[in-house]
Amino acid sequence: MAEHTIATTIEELLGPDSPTNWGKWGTDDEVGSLNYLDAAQVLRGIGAVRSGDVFTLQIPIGDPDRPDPVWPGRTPAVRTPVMDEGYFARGDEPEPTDGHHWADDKIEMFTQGSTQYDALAHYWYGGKVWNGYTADTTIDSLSRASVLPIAERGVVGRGVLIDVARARGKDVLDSGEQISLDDLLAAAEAQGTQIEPRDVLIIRTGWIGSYYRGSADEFYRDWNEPGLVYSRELVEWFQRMEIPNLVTDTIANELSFYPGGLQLPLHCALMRNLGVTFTELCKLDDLAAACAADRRWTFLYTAAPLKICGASGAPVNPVVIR
Ligand code: UVW
Repeated sequence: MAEHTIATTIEELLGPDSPTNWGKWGTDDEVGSLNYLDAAQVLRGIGAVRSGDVFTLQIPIGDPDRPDPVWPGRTPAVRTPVMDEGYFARGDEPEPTDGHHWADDKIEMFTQGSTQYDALAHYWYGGKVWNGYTADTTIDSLSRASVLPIAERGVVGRGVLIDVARARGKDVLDSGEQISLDDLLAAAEAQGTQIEPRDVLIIRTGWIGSYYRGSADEFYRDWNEPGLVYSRELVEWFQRMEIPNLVTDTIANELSFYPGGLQLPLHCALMRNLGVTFTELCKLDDLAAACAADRRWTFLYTAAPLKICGASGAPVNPVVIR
């Protein structure tokens, strides 16, 4: 942690020569490292399917038993019924002559308020977003690198789950618990799993699962999400391994806060600089239990966020097929 005990800005932490993939896929690219997921990678993912078991990774939206977990400052989704049998029973809606009734809802939510893909231009520093687009392209609507191109493309490849919580003999990592590159590789080795180039990398901390077991107050107390911690080696590893997509069961995919006031530097080093797409807030406990049961940690990963024009992120329900 020596590097970030002193740095107080992202620029200072990452340095002037932080690895980038800007320009690698052309000056107008908006999907970054998803370019690695070509047809060969789709077939490699399909080749990892053995049993046909299906897992959906989205947390529920609008769970009546507890508010959706969100980054502090965001508010949970609110679903409002705008038509149902009650409207007819109260006489608030005239009876159609053909006898049909119906139900309709609307929903108000943060586009990053559930399981979601971040747009590549969701987070930046130094006045530039992914691929060098200027930060003013984010004003009112993301005119470059919004979530839409990711949604149009879809994400299909071989997924690999690294269960760091299980490797540490825990149900859930502690608030602020760190995962270094060495920790990640050690957990993979303990599982007997080889992370291969271009794998969709899925890391389990147990964090979101714990939200549904305990109380919301407990969850937000001393809140500092556990996760990957910045190091130059980690960023170089992501670049060398051509990782297209990082998926976790935390709200923001990395350790939240650093000494010195830094927040989410991997959003900058991986998403902004390398174009690694982030899938956040995934429910991984059932998938991890199945993987542990037959010691098979690779599978087909598929996902497509909603096509929301100009948005900084969009909800998604990734589907894994083992
Ligand atoms: C923040 O931007 C704070 O988090 P996320 O990437 O989860 O949207």
